[in-house]
Amino acid sequence: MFRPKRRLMLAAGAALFLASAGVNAQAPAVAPGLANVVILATGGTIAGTGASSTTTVGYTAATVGVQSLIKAVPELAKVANVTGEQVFQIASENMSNEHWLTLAKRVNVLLAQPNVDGIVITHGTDTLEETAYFLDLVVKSRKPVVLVGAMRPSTALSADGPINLYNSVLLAASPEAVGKGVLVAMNDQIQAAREVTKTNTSTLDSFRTPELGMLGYIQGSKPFFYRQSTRKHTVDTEFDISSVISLPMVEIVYGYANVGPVAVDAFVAAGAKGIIHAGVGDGSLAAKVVPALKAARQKGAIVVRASRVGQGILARNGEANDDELDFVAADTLNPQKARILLMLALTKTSSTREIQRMFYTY
Ligand code: DAS
Repeated sequence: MFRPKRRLMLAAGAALFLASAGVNAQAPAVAPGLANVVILATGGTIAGTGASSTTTVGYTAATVGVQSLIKAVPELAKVANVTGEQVFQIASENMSNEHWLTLAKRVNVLLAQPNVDGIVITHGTDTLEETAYFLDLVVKSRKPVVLVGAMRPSTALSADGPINLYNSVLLAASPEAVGKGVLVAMNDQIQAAREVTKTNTSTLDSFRTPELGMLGYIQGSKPFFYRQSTRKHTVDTEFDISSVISLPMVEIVYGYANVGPVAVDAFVAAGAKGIIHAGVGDGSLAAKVVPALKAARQKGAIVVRASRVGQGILARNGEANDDELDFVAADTLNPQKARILLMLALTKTSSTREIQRMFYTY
């Protein structure tokens, strides 16, 4: 992005400024001409260890530190000037709203620095798609942010972490990734944060965008983009979490044969400001659940109709009269991502009309 000499001066100047400001800015060892990429490590299988090289399930996630992850892939130095920060060390099933706010604020501080050209976030695969979408909505930079995980622990035969990390760093260092929104790089594929989802409990090809399609490939140390998301993201969103200290409570209820109202009632009693209904089919509402959802709405909670199916458009006024019920339709977001958008929407408005606009925009 900048000419090497200017980059060198910028890097030195920025590091000096930030050091004097007491900001934790590890000035990267700068190789002229290479982009500066910061790896923010949060844990997960990519940092996991197993009892033996054939242990691919039943291992311990979040044990290997970021510097060890970087040292294990010396080839990183050929594609970027890399520095690392250990933001958390957790299995991602334990990721929380508070973790997301801390991570997003750190990303925005780093990307505002002229000596940072891109960020890679190493993350557990279980909630990787959620963190990616949250960041897609709140990162305020066009610089690349790439999330990466692994389906096998670092100690396994043919562990996928090292090549996934290498691909993610080269993607975060590439001009092609600028302005594309938050990306996920796994299994030599480039996915968009909004649509990617984990589709298999253990295989290397688990991260997919089943119908709308991945954005491209990484091959021979180069990224190849073939499409990009049509939905707004990063600098084009209306969400700003810089002064947000907590996110509204939004919970998900699951639809299935013989479902009853207990879960909805319990979440509302616990103070939920939003309910995502992961319904069967096109978001159908079982007759036994409708009164509880209506009561939730009357108490001020926002109800979003999503689908457990995983693909397709959740049609407004399709399986339920959303206009009459004053509910919101999730469009193509899966329930866990609809929860994220509703949480952020509730930091801006409680108008269902405005929230429905947001579900058609992001
Ligand atoms: N428990 C899983 C997680 O941290 C391990 C992994 O797949 O990364 O998401």
